[in-house]
Amino acid sequence: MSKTEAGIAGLQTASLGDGIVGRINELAAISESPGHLTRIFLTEQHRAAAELILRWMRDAGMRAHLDAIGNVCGRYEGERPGLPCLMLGSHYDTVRDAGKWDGPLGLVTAIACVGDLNGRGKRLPFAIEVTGFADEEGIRFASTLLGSRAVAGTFDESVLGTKDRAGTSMRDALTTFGLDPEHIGAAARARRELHAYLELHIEQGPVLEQENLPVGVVTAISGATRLAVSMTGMAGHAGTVPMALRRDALAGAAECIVAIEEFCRTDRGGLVGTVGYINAMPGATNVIPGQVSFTIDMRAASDAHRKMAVADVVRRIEKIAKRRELALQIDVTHENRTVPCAPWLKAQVAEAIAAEGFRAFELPSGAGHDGMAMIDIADVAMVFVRCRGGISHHPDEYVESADADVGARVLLRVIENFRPRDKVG
Ligand code: HGY
Ligand code: MN
Ligand code: MN
Repeated sequence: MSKTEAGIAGLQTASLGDGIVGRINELAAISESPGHLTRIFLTEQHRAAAELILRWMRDAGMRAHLDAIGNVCGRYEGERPGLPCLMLGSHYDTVRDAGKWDGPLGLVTAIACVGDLNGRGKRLPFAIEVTGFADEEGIRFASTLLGSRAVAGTFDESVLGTKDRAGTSMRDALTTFGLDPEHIGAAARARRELHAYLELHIEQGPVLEQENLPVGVVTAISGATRLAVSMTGMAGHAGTVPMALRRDALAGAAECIVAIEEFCRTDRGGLVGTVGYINAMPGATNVIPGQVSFTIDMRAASDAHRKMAVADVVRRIEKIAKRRELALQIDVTHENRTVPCAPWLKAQVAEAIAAEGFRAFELPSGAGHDGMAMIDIADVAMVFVRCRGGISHHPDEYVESADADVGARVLLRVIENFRPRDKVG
């Protein structure tokens, strides 16, 4: 990039941070409840957010459409039509009671970068595509990365039968949303269409803040295993069944949850285990719970360590269930391998960070991201942006406008200086 262009880019991107914060706030207003941010796959909030993002994409000079699974897809042509693209993006669904930056920051920043190029009439020797993935968190139907798996052509049709907590199947939810469940394959892209996939995302951890850096280069995205556990004992009268005769499913689940926490806390391999959801039936004060279902999310620094740990935790749960005479059902609802970021692409992120005057610091991602699916059709890399206190999946999640601005300038530099793999020495 010439000095003048850098000057222009620097000048124009100086305003990117403020514009990004404004759009993050606008998108955050689209929620199933005014009191907190929750935007779930295939809901009217999904639809409203998609319409807003598609408008932003078109305003930025992109052709934009909703794809077969509800992703929002924008394309900014290169020097001539039909060139392979550098795909940017992130997800625009949220967890329950979410922060407003997890997902949207990457999407809004990518659109802002394309808008900046478009404003300068700049075309590159490759196209740029921005994809907003419709379901990365997997809140409604337990399995995650549904949007990016559809783009990668790895969407597993067997999940169409899974039901949400209201008993609606994904198939029916797609149909109600106006999409054809038999047509999801149309979202799939071919490896030859992409040079790479590059995602900007908040760190969701405290490391960049400890390093006093606004941005970082991601080395790998940690894999994860999610389990659904069901324990069945015997419901009964809270006042008449002696303790020794009970088969209390909730007490059994509680013993399992403490055992999981203890096992992960004393582990030496960076293991983390979370029980994020539990439901006890029949759920009355004066009835011994006869049935309990809960989820487990397990992650570790390596796939081998995580898989060994999951097997160990399952054995512990089985022992507790046996001793308490509880019937047990454990299903793996989601299994994602650890995904390395491509060195040739990481180097270009590091170059851009250094050009913006910062130390290019490398760190792994404990959180999962859409790159875990996109790796099946393209090399992936990520730019992390500092978030205050490392807080995420919480309404206090927060990014300073100045850090959002640095993230945008870094992403724009990577884009404008991007060399596809076959052009890299
Ligand atoms: O759960 C995760 O790691 C991501 O936020 N979906
Ligand atoms: Mn998340
Ligand atoms: Mn995310």
